[in-house]
Amino acid sequence: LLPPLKVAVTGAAGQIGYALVMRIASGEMLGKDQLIDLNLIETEAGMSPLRGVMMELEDGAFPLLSSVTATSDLNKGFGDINYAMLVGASPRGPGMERSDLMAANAKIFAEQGKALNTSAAVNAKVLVVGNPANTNALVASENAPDMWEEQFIAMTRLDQSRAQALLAEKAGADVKDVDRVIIWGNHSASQYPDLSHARIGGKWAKSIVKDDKWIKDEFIPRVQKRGAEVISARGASSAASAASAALDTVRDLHLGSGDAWQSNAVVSDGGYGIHKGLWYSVPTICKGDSHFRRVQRLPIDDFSAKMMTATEKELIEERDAVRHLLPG
Ligand code: NAX
Repeated sequence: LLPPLKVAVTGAAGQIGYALVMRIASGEMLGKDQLIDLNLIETEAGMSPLRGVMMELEDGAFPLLSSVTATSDLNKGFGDINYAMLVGASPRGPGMERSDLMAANAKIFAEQGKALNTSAAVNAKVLVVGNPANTNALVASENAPDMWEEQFIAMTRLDQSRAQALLAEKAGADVKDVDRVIIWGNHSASQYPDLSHARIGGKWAKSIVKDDKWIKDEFIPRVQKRGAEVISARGASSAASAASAALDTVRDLHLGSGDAWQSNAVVSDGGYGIHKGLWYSVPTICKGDSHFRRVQRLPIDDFSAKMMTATEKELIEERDAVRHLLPG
């Protein structure tokens, strides 16, 4: 067995956290030969349900779990961690405007960025799940001046998985045969799920589906609004699928997923003409060295360019709304 890696999960007693920590403990994320130290971080109010989660982790008798720590102290929770999964965020309260929510969360992620900067292992990787995920990642990174911006990723993998599943269903194919589906931009309804490069069994998906109207009028809006569709059916937001996507993201970073394209919201390097410094979802390749490489210079048609600019615009507005929390 490999010596323990330290993983921190914030919001560990919430819906996503509950589903996520069990699967991390089982070895599905970092490999079946990897010991794990789990640091679970919650608010003071979350400490009581978190005690229950701790008990269930004990009761799972997971052979790979070498320790579990529960804390609301960020420096303790992030101490020497290799991976941080930032799931906890402030929920939208009654009468709260989107801008209020943005400000409340920016404050949380500014504090977490500072604590990661002080306490995390030098090569730590941080996955932001809590919404607004892209802008939270930007705020956390800007508050962690000693860390590389590439150490912070915001999650758009759930959107990618939703898009893959929908395309597979339309084509009557297996989801495992669908690849190169891209999510561009923000993890919000402005995202652009793009099938221009998608393949099914190695063949160009558009030559199989041959239905541009379905792509524009059904596929794109359905992926963009899938979160709302789940809420209206379940009475609660996506949790198990979100946990699965978070696990997939970190597993691919850590163990690699070959040449497959995985959408991740990462700092823009100016590629595709996207404003530098925004956390913008692009296709990446994860070779398993805990880094990602951006898939560069794909041809972009006019429709895609328009969609990519619209979601970029929303990210610029979000960044401007939290400017007061950006030190630079
Ligand atoms: P829950 O409300 O069930 O759980 C959130 C947990 O976080 C609570 O236990 C709360 O006590 C804790 N928390 C709040 N502030 C905290 C802080 N400052 N430090 C530590 N813990 C804190 O929400 P859940 O359904 O688990 O969703 C969590 C977040 O994921 C939300 O922001 C949600 O919008 C976001 N999502 C992001 C997705 C993505 O694809 N990027 C998809 C799913 C999900 O909607």
